[in-house]
Amino acid sequence: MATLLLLTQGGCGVFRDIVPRETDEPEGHARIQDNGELIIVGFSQIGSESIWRTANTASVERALTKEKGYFLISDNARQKQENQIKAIRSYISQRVDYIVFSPITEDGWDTVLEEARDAGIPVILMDRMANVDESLYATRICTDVTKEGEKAARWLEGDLKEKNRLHDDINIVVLQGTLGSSSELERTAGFESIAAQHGNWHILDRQTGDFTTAKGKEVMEQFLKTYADIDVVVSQNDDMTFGAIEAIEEAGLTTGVGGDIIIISFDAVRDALKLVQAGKINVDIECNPEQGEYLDMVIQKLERGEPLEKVYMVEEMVFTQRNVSGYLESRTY
Ligand code: GZL
Repeated sequence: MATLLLLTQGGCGVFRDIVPRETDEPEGHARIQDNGELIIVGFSQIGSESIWRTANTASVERALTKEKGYFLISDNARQKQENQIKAIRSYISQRVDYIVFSPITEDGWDTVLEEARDAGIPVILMDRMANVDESLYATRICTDVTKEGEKAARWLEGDLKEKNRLHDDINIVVLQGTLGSSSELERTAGFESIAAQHGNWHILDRQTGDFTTAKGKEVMEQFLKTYADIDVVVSQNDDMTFGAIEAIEEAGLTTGVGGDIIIISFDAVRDALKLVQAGKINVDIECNPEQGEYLDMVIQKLERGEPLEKVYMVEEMVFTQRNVSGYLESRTY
């Protein structure tokens, strides 16, 4: 039996009443019927740790509107897996039509996704990956994060070659994202799969800055105290990069094009692209948060019973001083 969920005033995603309604849908999904009933989507978002995350949430809210036939319930897990699991369980008990979530880390999702399957509610992964049997989710919308890591290493190869430093000893430190997240695991693996081909590249240290500016600055301060000669910082998101640059400048050093320390960053949010344009960040590997329209597309396909790909990857670029100006104006986040 499908349900029509009433969202009363008060907390986001807090439901007071469930009003059963007649439907001929055997699997119990809400449908956009001729009486205009809505598709109920329960969305568990990791948090608001970064500009990227906020943009990702906004893209979902722009895509899943009432005008387009959706009733979106969002929950901010504040970077805690247990909050995501709680939200998913609440969506199951309220018999939403679809569950969408970005898994904060890869492990720990089997049980709750089995509960969603047993309740007949399709699950869509967005952004990050969950380490579960692929039968437990309908599809995944994401970026190619491993490729992002590889792009960073390929750019560094090219940059060093241009400076005739390809055979110099290069000391690298890595600001990792949330440990165990697919974003961190795959960026690390992508970069290091190529770094391993260069015996003269020395990864001195890797520490997590948890994708935040404050922690990124704190870790960079430690790196600067520990290592006398850092040539490259690989920072797995722009928010940590902002903190790292602050720490480097407070230590009396410079970053970027012609600077003391090369900065390789990820996400390519507007404020970071401005630093690319100013030459303070050498390269920014885009990770595209605009995934809401893909979500709308896959839900519509599911509504029509059409087959889905197992993964949908959004397009992304690499920004340096050479191409960034043409994209700054259009960057909305
Ligand atoms: C990447 C995404 C990461 C971003 C960070 O797919 O999961 O999480 O790179 C965000 O900015 O916090």
